[in-house]
Amino acid sequence: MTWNVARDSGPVRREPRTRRSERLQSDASRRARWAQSVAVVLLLFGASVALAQVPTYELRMIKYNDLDQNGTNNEINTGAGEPQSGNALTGWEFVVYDSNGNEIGRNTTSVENAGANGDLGVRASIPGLISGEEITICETQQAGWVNTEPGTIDPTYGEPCETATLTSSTTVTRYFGNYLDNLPPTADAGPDQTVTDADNSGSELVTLDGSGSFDTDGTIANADYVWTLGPTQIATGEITSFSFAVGTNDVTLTVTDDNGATDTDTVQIIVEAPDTFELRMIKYNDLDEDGTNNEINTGAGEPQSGNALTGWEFVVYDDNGNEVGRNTTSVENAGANGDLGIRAGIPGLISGQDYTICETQQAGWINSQPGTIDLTYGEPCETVTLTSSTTVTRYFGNYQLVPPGLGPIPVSTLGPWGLVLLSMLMVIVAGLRYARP
Ligand SMILES: [Ca+2]
Ligand SMILES: [Ca+2]
Ligand SMILES: [Ca+2]
Ligand SMILES: [Ca+2]
Repeated sequence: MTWNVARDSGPVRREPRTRRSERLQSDASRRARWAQSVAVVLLLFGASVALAQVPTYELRMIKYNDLDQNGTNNEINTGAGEPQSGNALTGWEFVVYDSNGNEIGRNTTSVENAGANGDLGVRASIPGLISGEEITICETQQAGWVNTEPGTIDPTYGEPCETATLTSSTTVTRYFGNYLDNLPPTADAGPDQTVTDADNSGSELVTLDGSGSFDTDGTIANADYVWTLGPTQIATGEITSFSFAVGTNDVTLTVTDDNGATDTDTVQIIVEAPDTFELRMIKYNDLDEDGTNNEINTGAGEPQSGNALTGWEFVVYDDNGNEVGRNTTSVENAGANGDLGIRAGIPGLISGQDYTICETQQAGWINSQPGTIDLTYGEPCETVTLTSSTTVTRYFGNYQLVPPGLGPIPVSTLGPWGLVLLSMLMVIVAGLRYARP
């Protein structure tokens, strides 16, 4: 054993320090490279295994304008290098659901690969879907379009849907066809209106404005604006007019577009009667001939004054000279507080107009209020404008033509022959006075 000891304990041939260091580094480097290689191989293997086990699929939804409405995309013939067909529709959204009804993707048709060989160019793609599961693809319908492919509405999703099970190809394409339907027009009969029958004629002309009506995908001819009042057609035209009776008028506008679709709207036209005024003409016996009714003092509960004259006629004219009423003074409200009790009333006159009131003169009487004769009507007249009060009162005063030496004679009761006799008597009395020395 000693030789072993001797050998082990003998002088050792020591390797140079630098060479040993290089050798150790080289060994570590080799081990690292080997480990890297193993890792890369394992990664590649693992990835290829994963790819082989979980392939992914891309869904492509093609949306076409089914011009001939046959549920087939026979209109589209875009090929490589050809211009894009106008029958491929962009801007249509598709939603994809898994077999549990969970949304797993959505996209909108757009130009993805225009002009590529065998590709319609316009599509919605949803990539990354996995194999083996049945999925449902639904288009989101747009107003005014009718679906022809698949041509049915899925009861679960309320849209045209198709199902696909992704197993055989990495790109699965489905076609959805629609054609553009006519959109109905929208009628707008304008805002409700309230007008006043300004001239109190019982009706008023009102403009009907249907210009707010429209048809998104077509036109409405002027003659296809039809206005009815109840069952009666009263006018046609986008903007027109009709003379509505005082009261509430429920009007219906029906518009028809260039495809025969219709819509209706209603508008309420209320015609109000104008504010009306009553004219009251008071006729007094102007005993002191001063043009003022200072003789009359009837008040509440007092007896009727003897100075208020009944039986005098008044005629009222509008500002065009047309007679609008006439009446004769009588006891209408004797003894009422502040009311003279004797008057001629003309009600139902309207605001804003001038009216001329004329008394019909009676023989044997001199008018003292207004005290002038109107040149147009040849009578004592006053003009009023009805704006401020519902009852407008005017006074007309007269005094009696009295022969000297005789008391007041009720001329109005004499009659024509009585007046002639009275006149002759006045002449005789005057002649006798003149003849006496
Ligand atoms: Ca077709
Ligand atoms: Ca239309
Ligand atoms: Ca009127
Ligand atoms: Ca007087």
